[in-house]
Amino acid sequence: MSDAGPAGAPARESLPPLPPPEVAPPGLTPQALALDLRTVDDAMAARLRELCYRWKLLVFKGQDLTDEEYIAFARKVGTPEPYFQDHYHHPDHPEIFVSSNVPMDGRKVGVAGTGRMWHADYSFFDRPLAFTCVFPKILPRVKRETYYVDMARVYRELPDALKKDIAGLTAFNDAWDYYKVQPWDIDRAVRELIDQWHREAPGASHPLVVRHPATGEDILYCSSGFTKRVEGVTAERGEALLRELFAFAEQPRFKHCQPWEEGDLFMWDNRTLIHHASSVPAGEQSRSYRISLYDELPFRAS
Ligand code: 7UC
Ligand code: FE
Repeated sequence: MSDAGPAGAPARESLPPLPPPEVAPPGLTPQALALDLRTVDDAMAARLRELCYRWKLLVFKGQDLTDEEYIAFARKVGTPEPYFQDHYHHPDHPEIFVSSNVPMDGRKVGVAGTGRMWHADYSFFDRPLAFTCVFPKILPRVKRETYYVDMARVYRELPDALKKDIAGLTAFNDAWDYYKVQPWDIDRAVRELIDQWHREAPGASHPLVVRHPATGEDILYCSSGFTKRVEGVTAERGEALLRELFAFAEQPRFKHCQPWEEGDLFMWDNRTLIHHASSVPAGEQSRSYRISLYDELPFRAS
């Protein structure tokens, strides 16, 4: 007998099987899962983590969760990390990062226009996040989507000469360029804003090739949004390398476009995927709730 959850949720057996560990995962293959996230227990959460490491992007369909239920699900899967800048927080739930251009009870809540560059969340900190969950709450009437690139696949397909060029190198990541100016910044010098940002988020060095602690895959670890310079080479050499890496990674054949539908909740492996938000056309409303998670693994195996 299968154990159907509340609201006729499909049985847990409806989860797709994991590929055998010796089979290289096929890359970014979004899995649409009809699973009521209110029913997720510890064993199911462990399976979801494993699925997400292997398949990179999970799309949970038909979710109708309260904020509390969303947070409860997130806590089963990992350890929510409140965003380092409080003005992104949901007023009642600091673990929810609000991307929104729609006021709540007449007040500005969260930040509009987030994530419109290729990046991995928190890659400008020493410990980038393991998973990102996004739950759209208000969908624009026109198309809204997120773009992804599987950087493990990119690394696999990187020309050997370029692989050799970047072996052993590290790069510095910083997100200052994407600070969204807030109402309270009026009359403050840009210098002051920059200094404050760097006190809170000084930036981080990571190897250009990172080994995933769960799958053992090697990942090209950089993004045109946040990776600023290669260390240990001349500035000219570093700029040339980054230009080549970004041009290679951002080829259309690597880009997966994930549309948003009512009731979707997305969860992805933030070590392996870089992502990019689509822009909201003028006059359209959009609000989504992100919860960022750590797992129990180190950021990288090597
Ligand atoms: O406003 C944004 O686009 C947020 C970005 C600078 N950071 C997201 C993150 O978690 O790395
Ligand atoms: Fe992001």
